[in-house]
Amino acid sequence: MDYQTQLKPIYEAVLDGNAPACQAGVKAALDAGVPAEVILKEGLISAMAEVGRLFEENEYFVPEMLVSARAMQGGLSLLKPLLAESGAEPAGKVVIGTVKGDLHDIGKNLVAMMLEGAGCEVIDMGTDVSPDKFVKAVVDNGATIIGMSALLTTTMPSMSNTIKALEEAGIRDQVKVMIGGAPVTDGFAKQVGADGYSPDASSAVRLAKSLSES
Ligand code: B12
Repeated sequence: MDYQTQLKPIYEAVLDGNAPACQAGVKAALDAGVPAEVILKEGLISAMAEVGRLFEENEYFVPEMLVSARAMQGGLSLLKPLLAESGAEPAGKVVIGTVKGDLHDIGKNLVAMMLEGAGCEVIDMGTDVSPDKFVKAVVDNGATIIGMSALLTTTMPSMSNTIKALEEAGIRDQVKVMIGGAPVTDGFAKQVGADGYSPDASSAVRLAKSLSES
């Protein structure tokens, strides 16, 4: 089915940074029967990818990115209860956060949301999380999985530093490490000794499940 009539206003509201219009668009699309996953991928995420492209081309600057992010988050809040009820099997206790120096949290929030939906207990550490804070959270909560997000090439090394900190604390073998974020790759995950990488939130749930079982 072609949902373009419903998706276009959402896409445009994110590009315009118009949070009320984004929420109204998401609500209208849901009412029209567009599946939440389609609104997420083809409305919100594809608009945010375009925002990134416009930023690269110097057509958008940080303030525009910020209002677009707020608009997207407004729309996401309406999708949250629907995305979270995926009904998959539980996959452990996850400490998740965006690494030190990095403030991007939309992708991390989505992953946290989907993991919760899959029955995981999620401890969300927020953004700018130092290796020591990750280690403390794992110990304090007895987490079985740690999920790290990085959106900047300059903050990716913090993933490796966190893995080293887990080793130094003597708990590396007690917890599986999964990483993600736009610049992160499978090759990078192998290079830093993470247990897994996934490119999006739904595959992150599958990854968490397979890591819990391994
Ligand atoms: C929105 C945005 C911002 C917002 C963030 C608001 C917020 N609350 O998050 C603001 C305006 C604050 C911002 C600031 C900056 N940003 Co910015 N930002 C973006 C933008 C446009 C979108 C990111 C986003 O939310 N995408 C949508 C989500 C859904 O996708 P995602 O994050 O990739 O997440 C998915 C997957 O990666 C994966 N995933 C994510 N995390 C995890 C974790 C795990 C464990 C797993 C398994 C999977 C997983 O699943 C998610 C869901 O599917 C990107 C462009 C882009 N194309 O990525 C630039 C971008 C990331 N930003 C960039 C830059 C340069 C900056 C600034 C340095 C700009 C500046 N000069 O100040 C600052 C840095 C601030 C800081 N210290 O962090 C560059 C990074 C370049 C680089 N190679 O390092 C990008 C790529 C833009 C560009 N094309 O140049 N930014």
